[in-house]
Amino acid sequence: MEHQSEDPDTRPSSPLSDSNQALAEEIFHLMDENHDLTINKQEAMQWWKNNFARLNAKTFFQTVDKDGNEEINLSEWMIFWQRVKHSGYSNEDLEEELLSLKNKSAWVQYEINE
Ligand SMILES: [Ca+2]
Ligand SMILES: [Ca+2]
Repeated sequence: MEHQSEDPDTRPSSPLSDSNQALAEEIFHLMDENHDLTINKQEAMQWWKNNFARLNAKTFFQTVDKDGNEEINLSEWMIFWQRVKHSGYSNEDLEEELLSLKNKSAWVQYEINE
């Protein structure tokens, strides 16, 4: 029998939890080294400087930079995480992903339903 959780935070259709939103925002500000509220390619390269920086920065921009202006603003960033959430990831999964991103792990290719 499949386990059915009653906790709304673990349902894929539920919104991004407050704690994940806060974590995502925190990471945005860590990546935004010059605090101009956008992440540019240089900042992304700097973030992953010891870990396939070019590849990670490239896939990161391909996925998150929706308007293609080569900068990621906070709203693109938060919309991205909400879309990942709606694509079937639980808040537990996302917390794990956000924490490893905060530790500068490689950018994950999320399966997003467009
Ligand atoms: Ca910046
Ligand atoms: Ca953009």
